[in-house]
Amino acid sequence: MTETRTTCPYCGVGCGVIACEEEGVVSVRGDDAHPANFGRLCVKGAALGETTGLAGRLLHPEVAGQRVSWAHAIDEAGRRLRAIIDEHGPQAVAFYASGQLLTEDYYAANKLMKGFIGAANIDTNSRLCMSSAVTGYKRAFGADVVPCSYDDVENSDLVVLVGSNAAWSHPVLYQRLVKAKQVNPQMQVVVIDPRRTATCDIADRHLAIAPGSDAGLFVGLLREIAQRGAFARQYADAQAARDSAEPWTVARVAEFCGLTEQEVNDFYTAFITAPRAVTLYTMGINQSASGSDKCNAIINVHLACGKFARPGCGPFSLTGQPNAMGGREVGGLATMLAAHMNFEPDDLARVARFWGTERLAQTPGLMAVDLFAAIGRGDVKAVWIMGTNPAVSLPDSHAVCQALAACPLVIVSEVAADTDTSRYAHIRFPALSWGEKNGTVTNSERRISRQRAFLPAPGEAKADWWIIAQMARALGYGDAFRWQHPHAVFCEHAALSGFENHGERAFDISGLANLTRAEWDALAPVRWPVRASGDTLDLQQGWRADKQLRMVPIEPQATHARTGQLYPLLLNSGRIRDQWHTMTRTGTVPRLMQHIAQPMVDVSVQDAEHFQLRDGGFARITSRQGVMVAKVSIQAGQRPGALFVPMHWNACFARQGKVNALVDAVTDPHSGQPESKQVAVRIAPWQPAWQGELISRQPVPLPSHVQWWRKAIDGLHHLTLCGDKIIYDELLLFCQQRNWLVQTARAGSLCHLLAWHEGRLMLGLWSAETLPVIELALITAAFDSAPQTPAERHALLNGRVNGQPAQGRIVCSCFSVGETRIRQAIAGGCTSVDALGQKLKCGTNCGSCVPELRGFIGDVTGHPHPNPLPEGEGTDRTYV
Ligand SMILES: Nc1nc2c(c(=O)[nH]1)N[C@H]1C(S)=C(S)[C@@H](COP(=O)(O)OP(=O)(O)OC[C@H]3O[C@@H](n4cnc5c(=O)[nH]c(N)nc54)[C@H](O)[C@@H]3O)O[C@H]1N2
Ligand SMILES: Nc1nc2c(c(=O)[nH]1)N[C@H]1C(S)=C(S)[C@@H](COP(=O)(O)OP(=O)(O)OC[C@H]3O[C@@H](n4cnc5c(=O)[nH]c(N)nc54)[C@H](O)[C@@H]3O)O[C@H]1N2
Ligand code: SF4
Ligand SMILES: [Mo]
Repeated sequence: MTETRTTCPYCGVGCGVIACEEEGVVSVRGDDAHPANFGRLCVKGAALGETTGLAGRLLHPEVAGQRVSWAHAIDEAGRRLRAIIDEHGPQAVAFYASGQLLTEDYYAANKLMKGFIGAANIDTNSRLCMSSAVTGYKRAFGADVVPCSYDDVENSDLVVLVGSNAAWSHPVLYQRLVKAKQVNPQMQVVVIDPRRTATCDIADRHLAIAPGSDAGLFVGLLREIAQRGAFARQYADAQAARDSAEPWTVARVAEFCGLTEQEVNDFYTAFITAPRAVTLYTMGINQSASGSDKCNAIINVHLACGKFARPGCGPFSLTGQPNAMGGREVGGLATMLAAHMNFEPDDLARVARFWGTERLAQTPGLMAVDLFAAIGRGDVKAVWIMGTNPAVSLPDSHAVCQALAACPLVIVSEVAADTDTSRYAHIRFPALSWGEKNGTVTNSERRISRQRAFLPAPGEAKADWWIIAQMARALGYGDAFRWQHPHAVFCEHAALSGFENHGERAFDISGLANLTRAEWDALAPVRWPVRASGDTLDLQQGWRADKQLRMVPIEPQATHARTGQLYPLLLNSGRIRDQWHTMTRTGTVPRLMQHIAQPMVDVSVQDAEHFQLRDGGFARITSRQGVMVAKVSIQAGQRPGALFVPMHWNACFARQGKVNALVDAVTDPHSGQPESKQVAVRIAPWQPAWQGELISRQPVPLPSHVQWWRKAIDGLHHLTLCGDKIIYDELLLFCQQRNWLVQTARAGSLCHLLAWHEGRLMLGLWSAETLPVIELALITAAFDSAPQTPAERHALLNGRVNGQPAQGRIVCSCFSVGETRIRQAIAGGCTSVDALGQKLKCGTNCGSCVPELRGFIGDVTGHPHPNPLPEGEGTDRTYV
C-alpha cells in the first residue's frame, strides 16, 4: 500500500488529502497536518477514491472522432492552428482555460498564447467566477491580493457570509466556522442571501435580501459608519465614496433590499460595534452585472471602519475552484499578464525580457463571453478549450453551442470522453486527471499546496503542461518550452514573480524558484509571498500605507434582469452539496447522486400556489433565451418571486436540465463577469402522462419527446424518464432489432418491460402514471446474475426480486404517497383507509388505490397482500 499526501481537486478551501492506493483501489482520508483542513474532508472529498476509475475517461488522442497517435494529433492541431494564424493573424485563435488546471499547466498555456502566439486571447472559466473579485481588489489595493486567511474567520467577532452558501460550497471552512462559534458563542454570524440556505443553520441573523440588491446594503453601511463617527482612517477617494453613499439612508436601503429598517439597522450596529469583522463573499456577489461594484462596496466598509489589515478582519473573497488563485497568479485571464503584471509598458517589457520573446501580446484579449461571441461571428476561427465545459457553464449556452458548431477548429483537452463541449471538438487531447497529475494549486487563503500523482498515467493520457509544450514545439516555439518536468515549469513561474520585482508586486514566490526537484516534491503547504530575500511581507498587516489604498464611489444598480407580465420571476442558480459543476466526475458516483438525483426548482409556498405547482411534480421554466425542466420543491425558505435551480445538469445528464440555456449573456462592464444569478423567467406545471425508470447494459436512443435524467450506477445505464407519450413501441422495436427476448406487463398506464439475450438481462423499463419506485440493489443484482425461475422473472418484471416488495413505490398517484410511508403510518396506528386518508391524503381523490391500501392494512393483520401486477399479465415473447 502506498500513501501520498496531496490536495483535493474540488473547491477553493484546498484541503489536504492522504490518498492510499492498494492494488488499484484508492481510499482517501483528510491530512491532519494540512493547515486548510487539519484532517477534515467533506462528502465530495471523502468520495474521491470512487472517482479514480477509468470508466468514461478519454484515454487516447482523437482527430475527427478517430483514435490517432499523439504525434499525429499534435501535428494536425499545430498545422491547422498555424494555417489560421498565418492567414488571419494571431487574434483569430484563442485558448479557454480553467481554474482546475494546475499552476504549471496554466503558466504554460498563458506563456504560449500571450508570449509566443502573440495575442492575449486566453481567458478562463474564472471569468464566470472570480473576475469581479479580482477587479474589486485591484481597484482598492492596486493588486489582486486576498488580505485574509482561514484563521481570521475563526478568530473574528462577526462573520458575514454574503452571497455564499459555504455549508455546501466550502464545507470544511464552514465546519471550521461552526467549531469556532461553539468555542466562542459570542461570535456573531450573519448570512445575507435571498434564500434560506444550509449555511443559515448557524446564523444569528439571516437577511433574505432582494436578489441583486447587496450594493445598496453596503453603501448604506458606509453612510452609517460616517454618520456614527466610526470612519476610522482616510484613503484615496474616501470623500467621493462618502458622497456617493449620502442618499442611501436606512429607509432607502430597506426599500431597495426588501428588508425591514430594523433588520438593516441591527446589521449596521452589529458590524460597526464588532471589534473584528470578516465578510466572506462569493457568487451571490460576483455573478452580477455590477459585481465589481458590489465587491468594492464591501471592501469600502472594511476600510472605512478599520476592520482591515489586522487579525480577525477583512473582505475575504472565497475562491471557488481548487486553483482559481493559481490562475490569477499566472495571469490566466485575458486582461492580465503573468505574475500579477498588467498591460502597461514597463510590465510588458519586463515579461518579454524574461520570456525572451518579441511576440508578446501588447493589449488585453477577449473576455469569455466576448470570446465566444467572436467565435460565433467567425472573428475567432480556432479555440483550444482545456479543463472547462463552456457549452454548459457559459450564459446563453444555445449561442455558445452554435458558435462551437460553426467554429472551423475546436480542440479540447479533457479527462472525460463525453462532455457537452467535447461533442463539438475536431481534435481531442486526453489529459491526466486528479491522482495522476503532478503540480501545485493555490487555495483561497493564498496557500500553495502540492497535488501529487499516486496513480500511473492511464492509456495515453498526458499532463496538460506537456500537451501545451508539444503544441508550442509544433508551432515553432519549442525553445521556450523545453521543460521535462512540472518542477521546471514551477521554478520558471516562481522566478518570474521575483524578476525585477523590488518589492513592488505583492505576488512574489521567488524564494521557491531554486527548489531542487526533491524539495519541490516535498514542498509543504505555504502561503505567499515567499520572497527570495527572506523578507516577510505580511499582507494581512498593513502591507500598504493607507494612502495607497483606494475607496471606490458606488452607485448601487438593480439587477439587469427585467421581470414583467411575461417573465414575472427571478431565477437564481448555484451549487448543490454533492455535485461538482458539470458533473463529469461527481455525476459518476452513485453515492453522490443519492442526495439530489434530478434538478429541482426551489419555489416559495406562495408562488407554488399561484402557479399551481405541486411539490414533487414537474415544471417548465422559460426565459427569453430558452427552457429547462425541473422537479418542483416547495421551500419555506424561498423568497416569493424568486426561484433557485442547480447549475450542474447538462446534455450528458438530462434532456432539458441546463440552466444556462436560460441565462442571458449580460456582463459586468469592469470585470466581464456574467450575471448568472438573476434571470427573468416564467414557470408552469407540467404533468407528464407517464414516468419510468430505464436500466440497460448499453445506451438506448430515446425519442426527443421524452425527458430523461441520467443517474449514476456502476457498469450500467440508468435513466429516469417521463413524457407525454409512452415509448413502449420504440423500445420494443429496439429490442426486436437485436433479437432480444422481451417480457412485458401492461395494465392501463402501467408498462413494465424486460429484455433478455442469451439468458442475460439487457434492459428493464418500469413505468406507470407516476414513478414506480424500484428496488435498485436487487435489479442491479439481476443484471449480474439473471433470476432463473419464471416466478423470479415475473417478480423482477414487477420491480421486485425474489418476491420482496419494492421500497417506497408510489401507491397513491394523486398525492404521490409511497408504500414505505403508508406502511409506517399503518404501523403507527392508522388501521383504516379513512385514517390513512386523513393522515397522508392517499386514496382520497380518485380512489383507485383504495384496494391496495386495504391490502396493506390486511397484510399487517395477516391477510394476503395484493400483487399490483395480476398473475399472468407478464408475457414472454420472442422476436426473431
Ligand atoms: N458542492 C459544490 N461546492 C462547490 C462547487 C460545486 O460545484 N459544488 N463549486 C465551487 C466553485 S467554482 C465556486 S465559484 C463556489 C461557489 O460558492 P457559492 O458562491 O457559495 O455557491 P452558489 O451556490 O453559486 O451561490 C451562493 C449563494 O448566492 C446566493 N445568491 C444569489 N443571488 C444573490 C444575491 O443577489 N445576493 C446575495 N447576497 N446572495 C445571492 C444564492 O442563493 C446562493 O445560495 O463553490 C465551490 N464549491
Ligand atoms: N448559471 C450559472 N452558471 C455558472 C455558475 C453559476 O453559479 N450559475 N457558476 C460559474 C462558475 S463559478 C464556474 S467556476 C463555472 C464552472 O464551469 P466549468 O468549468 O465549465 O465546469 P467543470 O465541470 O468544472 O468543467 C471542467 C472540465 O474539465 C475536465 N477536467 C477535469 N480535470 C481536468 C484536467 O486535469 N485537465 C483537463 N484538461 N480537463 C479536466 C472535466 O471533465 C470537465 O469537463 O461555471 C460557471 N457557470
Ligand atoms: S471542502 Fe472543498 S477542498 Fe475540502 S474536501 Fe470538500 S471539496 Fe475538497
Ligand atoms: Mo467558480
